[in-house]
Amino acid sequence: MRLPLPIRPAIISDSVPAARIPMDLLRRPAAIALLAALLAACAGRPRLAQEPDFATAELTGVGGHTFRGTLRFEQIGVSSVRIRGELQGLEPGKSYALHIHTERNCHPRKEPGEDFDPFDSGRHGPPHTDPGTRHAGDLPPVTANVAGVGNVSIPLAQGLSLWHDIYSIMGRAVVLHAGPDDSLTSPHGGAGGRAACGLITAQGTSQTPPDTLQNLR
Ligand SMILES: [Cu+2]
Ligand SMILES: [Zn+2]
Repeated sequence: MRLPLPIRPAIISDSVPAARIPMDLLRRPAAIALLAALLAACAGRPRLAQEPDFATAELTGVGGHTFRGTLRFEQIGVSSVRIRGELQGLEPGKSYALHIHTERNCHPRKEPGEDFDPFDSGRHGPPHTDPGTRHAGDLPPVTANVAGVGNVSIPLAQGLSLWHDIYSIMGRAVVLHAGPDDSLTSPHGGAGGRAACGLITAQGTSQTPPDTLQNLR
């Protein structure tokens, strides 16, 4: 059974009522192009019907770590997403930096890559601050409970998107670093190399939400 979709902001403008558009105007290609541009401007950005609203990332350990887990992403507005999930096999009580990286791969290597920075801030920073002043990919750290499980619940991560725009995290790597995040030091908050990594993969649109996302709500 599919649960009702959450309330979400109106993304696609319908502020130009069809009744006010003369039908003969719609037969002229130039008029149609102008109307399309107007609608796109009203909406703030053009929205493509096939753009995903849901995504997942399956994280697996790298560099000898055996961490694993799944993160689920949901678009909840223009350039903001909700992130939920769980990571297992962590050291009980330990905190780990969690970042979205620019790279679209999880190849094991020495360097951890770069935190996703669509605003070109060039700075690592605390995740509760304006995403324009830091890497938008700087997420709150994950702290393991006594069972070594780290729960991830980020209701609003701003400056990130599942859609095809400059904030897009689709296909990029989610990285759990080996150490804690000082939320200050560039490039990775002094968190060391990669301990787990997974690629963000599209799972469905608002019209066809994946059943696997039911437990988000
Ligand atoms: Cu990082
Ligand atoms: Zn960063």
